[in-house]
Amino acid sequence: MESNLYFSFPRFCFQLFAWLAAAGALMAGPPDGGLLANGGFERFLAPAEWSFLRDGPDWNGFDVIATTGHIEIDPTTAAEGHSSLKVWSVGAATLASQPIPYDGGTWRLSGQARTEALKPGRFPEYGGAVQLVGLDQDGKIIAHQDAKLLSGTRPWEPFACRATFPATVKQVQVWIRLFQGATGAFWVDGLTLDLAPSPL
Ligand SMILES: [Ca+2]
Repeated sequence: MESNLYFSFPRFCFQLFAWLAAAGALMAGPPDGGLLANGGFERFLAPAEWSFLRDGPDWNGFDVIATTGHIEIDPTTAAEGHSSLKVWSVGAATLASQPIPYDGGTWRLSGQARTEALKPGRFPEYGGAVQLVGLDQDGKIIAHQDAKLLSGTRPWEPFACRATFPATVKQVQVWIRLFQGATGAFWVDGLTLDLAPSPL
């Protein structure tokens, strides 16, 4: 009996470890947003995940921030979960994800958006956008792609885009922005960024 107890103890430890690891994986669930942290906006906007752009015009010379632009978590409407991101009033306002390392390949960004009386300002036709922005290793913007351009009044609708960046791009951000001078509001939710599967 003593020898059985002696030899079973390591096995017990191993099984306990395996069970805890499996339970931990189950509790963690699927990644929230894929490569993007808090893409569902179920948590407050932590600087380690999302930050407000505070200076500099964009590649078109448009402002990315104004004192009249607002961005916040909205617990009153959601395309998934319990809350979404609301961007409203008079632009500009821009929220950017933390830069995500890019090593080639095609990425897919998907999500849902809703608009309410969203009218363009300086940018023609559209008041807001979700964009993929490619940066070099020093953080300089060298490429971008519009994932979704927004205007008018629309219910929650899904969108998706694929993007491939030049080799000089070493990191990618997701930007959510109300363009300079635009009025109205829009909401974004359920953003997921992943490496796109290869075409068949
Ligand atoms: Ca959500």
